[in-house]
Amino acid sequence: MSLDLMAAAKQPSIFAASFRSMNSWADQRLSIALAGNEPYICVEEFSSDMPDTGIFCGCSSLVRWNELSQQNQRLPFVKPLQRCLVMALICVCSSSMTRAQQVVRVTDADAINPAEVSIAINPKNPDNIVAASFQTGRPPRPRSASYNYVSMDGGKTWKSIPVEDPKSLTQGDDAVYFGNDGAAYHAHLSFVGIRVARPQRAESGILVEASRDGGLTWNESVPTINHINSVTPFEDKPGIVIDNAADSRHKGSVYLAWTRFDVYGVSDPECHSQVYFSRSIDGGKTFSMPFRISDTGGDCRDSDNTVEGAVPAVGPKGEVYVVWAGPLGLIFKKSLDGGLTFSKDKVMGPMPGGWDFSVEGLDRANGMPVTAVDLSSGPNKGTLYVNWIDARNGDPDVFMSSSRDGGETWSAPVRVNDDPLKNGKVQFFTWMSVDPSDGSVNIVFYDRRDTEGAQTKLTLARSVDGGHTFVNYQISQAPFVCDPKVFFGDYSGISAYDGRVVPIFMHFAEDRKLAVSVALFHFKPGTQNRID
Ligand SMILES: [Ca+2]
Ligand SMILES: [Ca+2]
Ligand SMILES: [Ca+2]
Repeated sequence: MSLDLMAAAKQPSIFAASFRSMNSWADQRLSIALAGNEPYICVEEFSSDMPDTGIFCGCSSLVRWNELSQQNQRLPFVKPLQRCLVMALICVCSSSMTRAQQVVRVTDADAINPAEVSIAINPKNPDNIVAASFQTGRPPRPRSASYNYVSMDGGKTWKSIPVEDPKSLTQGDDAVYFGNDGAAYHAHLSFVGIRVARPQRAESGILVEASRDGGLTWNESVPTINHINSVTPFEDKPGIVIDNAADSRHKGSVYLAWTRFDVYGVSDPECHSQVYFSRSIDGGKTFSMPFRISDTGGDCRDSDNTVEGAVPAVGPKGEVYVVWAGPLGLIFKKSLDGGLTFSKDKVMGPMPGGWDFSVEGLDRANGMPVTAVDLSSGPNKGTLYVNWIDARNGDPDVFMSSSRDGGETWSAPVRVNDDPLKNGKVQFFTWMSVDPSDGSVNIVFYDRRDTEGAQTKLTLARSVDGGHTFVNYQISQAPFVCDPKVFFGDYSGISAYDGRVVPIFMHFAEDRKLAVSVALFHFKPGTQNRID
């Protein structure tokens, strides 16, 4: 198949442009391709005087058939034998990409500026989904406060559940994850008094709650770390994973990694950021003493030269991997003893432009990395994936690099967004979930490929070939304009299980207020075929 056709298959607009009008007509053959439940018609035209070029009329849903069949179009440079396959591929790809999926509002109508979202599908019962975000100033809670959202019907309806906050502190940076036993875990910040000279109250910690009823009730918060009467150091932005690997000696362990700032947000060159790590081996009842895993730290400015974005991941034998971004680029760490000791810092690759970049209409934006491992029994089992955004092509693009030898060597970065290269368009806030059932790699990101100014859309990109190629699906959230006066948070979220793929995202909605929604994709496992 020619490159033009591959591009055409991924881009319906280019596909249309690659047709040209035709002068002679001869034999005609009709074929029908099914995309989901929707029939598409392909028409082949055979011309006796041009046997080698192959001639096609077109491909359209039945509804648009009359319109298209009058256009007398032809697809050049294709051998007759390949034609039907090419047409079917184009039909399926282009219709599946643009077909609407259900988008469901997660937050209640009285939610106030919810942002920073995380989501997890229960592997014991995939109809049970838990999500989290903060909301800001929703009575009776004056500060930013964490909320859980629970669905028991595959994401069609949601219930909001406030996270306990007995000391009335500030919460946020929420992250949720399910263990294979059906226990849900929620990590978040809990602090008061940062950026205040002499705060009346000071505290800085990272707390974890667990739920054993699918997220409806949660146990009392357990500190992974907590500083009482102090905000130095400041503990920030936890990533969490549960060891769900069937062959792991450390099965069920809960791992957290995060950034410790000596002092948050200062430019003092003596002030450092480092990545810290802790684990629980008793289902989140207690956590081990945290220790530093970064050999080389960063500054405390909360920008490119700060070490941030540590999200742990677990391999099939219980290997623990952590990747973060900092002044040296993407840094890789590995533990083969359940998170007791780690390998030395290894630079995975550069991050041109750094993880911190500005985006019109946003207070701040980033391309921090997300790490995940294929725990399926498929052909890519054990493959380690890292997903991030950087500006190596001039404008921010989404990338994915994979390792098939436990992080010793890495593939060249694959560009995940498939809009034209160097078009000046911005992508931001990427998150990734590798489906533990079919090994598919699913990535969500905010996408301005075909918008102007601060107007924003969202894209889901999915790979079913071990991260070699991605198909981009437009998320059916109405485009919205970002407002720099409203904090849009720092990340999006996604969870995938057995073909269900659920991106979660904040967006501006009615009265330009923030809300959180999910998109409910359902694929035939291991394929790009939509069954939602
Ligand atoms: Ca944050
Ligand atoms: Ca930067
Ligand atoms: Ca771009």
